Amino acid sequence: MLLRPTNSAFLATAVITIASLASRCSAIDLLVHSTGGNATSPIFYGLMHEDINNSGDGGIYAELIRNRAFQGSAEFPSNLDGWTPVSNGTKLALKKLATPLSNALPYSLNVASLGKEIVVGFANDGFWGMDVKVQNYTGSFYVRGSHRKPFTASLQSSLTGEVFGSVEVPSRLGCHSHAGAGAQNHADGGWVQHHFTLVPEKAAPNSNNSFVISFDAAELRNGSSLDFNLISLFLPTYKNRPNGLRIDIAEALEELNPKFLRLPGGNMLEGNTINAYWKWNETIGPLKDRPGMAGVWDYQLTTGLGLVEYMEWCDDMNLEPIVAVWDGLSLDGAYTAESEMGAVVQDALDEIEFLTGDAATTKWGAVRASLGHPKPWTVKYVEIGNEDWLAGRPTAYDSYKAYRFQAFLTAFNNKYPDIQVIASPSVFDGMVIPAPAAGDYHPYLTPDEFALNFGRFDQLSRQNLTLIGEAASVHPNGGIAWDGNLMPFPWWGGSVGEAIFLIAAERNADKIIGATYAPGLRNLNRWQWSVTLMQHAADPALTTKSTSFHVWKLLGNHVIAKTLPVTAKNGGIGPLYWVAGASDKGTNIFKAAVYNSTAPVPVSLRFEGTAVSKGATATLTVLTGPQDPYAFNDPFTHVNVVNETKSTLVAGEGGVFAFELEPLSVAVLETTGGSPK
Ligand SMILES: *[C@@H]1O[C@H](CO)[C@@H](O)[C@H](O)[C@H]1NC(C)=O
Ligand SMILES: *[C@@H]1O[C@H](CO)[C@@H](O)[C@H](O)[C@H]1NC(C)=O
Ligand SMILES: *[C@@H]1O[C@H](CO)[C@@H](O)[C@H](O)[C@H]1NC(C)=O
Ligand SMILES: *[C@@H]1O[C@H](CO)[C@@H](O)[C@H](O)[C@H]1NC(C)=O
Ligand SMILES: *[C@@H]1O[C@H](CO)[C@@H](O)[C@H](O)[C@H]1NC(C)=O
Ligand SMILES: *[C@@H]1O[C@H](CO)[C@@H](O)[C@H](O)[C@H]1NC(C)=O
Ligand SMILES: *[C@@H]1O[C@H](CO)[C@@H](O)[C@H](O)[C@H]1NC(C)=O
Ligand SMILES: *[C@@H]1O[C@H](CO)[C@@H](O)[C@H](O)[C@H]1NC(C)=O
Ligand SMILES: *[C@@H]1O[C@H](CO)[C@@H](O)[C@H](O)[C@H]1NC(C)=O
Ligand SMILES: CC(=O)N[C@H]1CO[C@H](CO)[C@@H](O)[C@@H]1O
Repeated sequence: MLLRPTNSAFLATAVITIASLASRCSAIDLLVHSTGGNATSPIFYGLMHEDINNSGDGGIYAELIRNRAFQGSAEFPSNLDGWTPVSNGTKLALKKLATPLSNALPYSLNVASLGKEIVVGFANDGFWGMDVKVQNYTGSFYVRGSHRKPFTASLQSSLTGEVFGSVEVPSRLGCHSHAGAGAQNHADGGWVQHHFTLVPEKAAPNSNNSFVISFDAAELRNGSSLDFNLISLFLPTYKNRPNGLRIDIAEALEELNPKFLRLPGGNMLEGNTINAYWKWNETIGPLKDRPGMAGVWDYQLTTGLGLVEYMEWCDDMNLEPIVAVWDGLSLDGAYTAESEMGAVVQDALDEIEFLTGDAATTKWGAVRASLGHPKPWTVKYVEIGNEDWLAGRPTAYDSYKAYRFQAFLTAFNNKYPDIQVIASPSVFDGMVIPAPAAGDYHPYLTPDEFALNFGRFDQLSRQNLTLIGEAASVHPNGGIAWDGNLMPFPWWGGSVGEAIFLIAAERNADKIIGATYAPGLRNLNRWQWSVTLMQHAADPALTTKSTSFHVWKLLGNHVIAKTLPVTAKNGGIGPLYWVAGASDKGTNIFKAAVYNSTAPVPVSLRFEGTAVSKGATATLTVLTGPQDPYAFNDPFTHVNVVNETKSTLVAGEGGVFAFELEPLSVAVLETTGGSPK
């Protein structure tokens, strides 16, 4: 499998040689100057989300029901996956009715009685299980047909049938005598929505649970049947948003102290074929009007987590949206001809008008207001496509450079001059990006490559503004890139490689818009891309923060507002990598990583200026890893291999903070107060 280096590159902590003892004697001497730095991007650390391997549906989107609306596409035809009858007397069938719930949802579930049993109904086993606790579950379903007795909604064990909680949902069907109800039923083709709240009486011992809707079969004995659609059950959501996010995952992401969200994703935006892209206008409005889309990761997407939900996520987590718009390229390499670009550009302008337009005076602003968001959002960053240097190269990329990108840049500069336009390639992908646009760089590398390219951003000028819209260590040193050698999870040595990369970027944070790990999430039951910041499953006990999570969290929680120049004596960059600066709270911050060292690295650190002299204090937080640099946080053992230690340092003579950093460690020092006079 992996070609791992057998040398001491990583495995150095055990042996202390004479040479390393010698190197211990001369601390690297760093002086951080008080002036001469640059203001950094205000949104440096952020998030990127894409519905890859059930990280949206079955992930951060708090819906528990899989295949809730039988959505399908040419690629993934509608089916009954996830659904089973609760009794032998129940017959389930997928039907395309003449009177569907909506144009967007043409298929539904038909439930008939085979006449043998008292109870009929159906179960859904969720995204490989469901978490059942004593909490409020919010449910709803549409049903069509004739049935007067109540429905029972329950959460049950899939293994033993034990019922943890159930609720009777009175039938609202056939209420023809009620004024108005009949007319409404008629307009809806007979479909009536039912809402309920389900609070289990006890928690389930594991996540092997199902959601069940059952009812008395008597009224179906004469051969009639009922049709169901959009059967939904939500966990309690982050900040109580209806149609919102799973709390444990959202709160973990919040711990990273993120400042932006790149949305709606990467490859997902492009779609597999030219007309199968992420159509923003089909991800908004009532769920019954969303057809879903063929995802690019082997499953159909509900798009329940749509454009508005992404913006609500930004609101609730205080994130700056970086909105990527479709630019006429699909993953099969097909792209839009120059003569057809007008409509593609207009669609993107409409999307931004939907988000930011005035409710009273713009067409799309009015649509937004009608969906409960009268107040316009602010959008400061728009990215044109995703990785246009990759799919269909070189021809498709040539079309981007020749006319596709420019068509957007011109249109946005005219209509939205305050928006920072970002090209999907970066200057490192062979594109000369026309001013005033920025680029987007996506390194998926080995930790050595991150370390060896430490100076990469130093060559940029402010005109080469770059977003790091995706980044991760994915291949071990010596592994063969893109040849199946992805690591199973982020690993400690790789995470330190990312720290070096982030430090390199933060040194240039006047030219870097921000940086984010990608992909963020992976459902352990269904995945392709293994190296993700977090892992999750139906069982929240499996929600796991990777080694990289701890690194990005530490660096992201000490926000440098202004970089400061550093003069080094007794050594330069490598094996110690560093950046220094000042926060907007008036503290000084020093971030460092040690990589490829055979011994601890002694550091002697001073901050210029009177505020940090003898007796001043600082908090030093150090992350160290396990003996095996390839070790990772395994969701099934619950062991966090990353050790975090925090200590208070007191500056000695001349304001020197003296400390030692272990091989393969990541550290942040932040001053806590001025010098006692
Ligand atoms: C259906 O009948 C079989 C045979 O009697 C029985 O083993 C099984 O449990 C029944 N299934 C359901 C869902 O009731
Ligand atoms: C369910 O929600 C209600 C209303 O918000 C609240 O009063 C109640 O405490 C919740 N129950 C549980 C178990 O969380
Ligand atoms: C079957 O019974 C239902 C409920 O009583 C009634 O509404 C329906 O018209 C009947 N259907 C037939 C085919 O008799
Ligand atoms: C329970 O669910 C877990 C997680 O999906 C699965 O690995 C396990 O096989 C299930 N157990 C049984 C007995 O089905
Ligand atoms: C959404 O917009 C696309 C592009 O303009 C268009 O092809 C599609 O028909 C629209 N969908 C709906 C439901 O209006
Ligand atoms: C780390 O050490 C190994 C072995 O000496 C070397 O091949 C590699 O290039 C070094 N990596 C860096 C980033 O210095
Ligand atoms: C960086 O920007 C400058 C000024 O716009 C430009 O001349 C140069 O080509 C850019 N660098 C790269 C690598 O594209
Ligand atoms: C600030 O920016 C200038 C101009 O790009 C650069 O020369 C200098 O090194 C930067 N200072 C720091 C501390 O990054
Ligand atoms: C973490 O570091 C502390 C301080 O060095 C040490 O006492 C502790 O044993 C370490 N824990 C682990 C799990 O390595
Ligand atoms: C990424 C995706 O959906 N592709 C994979 C997701 O995981 C399942 C199960 O491992 C794979 O079959 C898919 O190919």
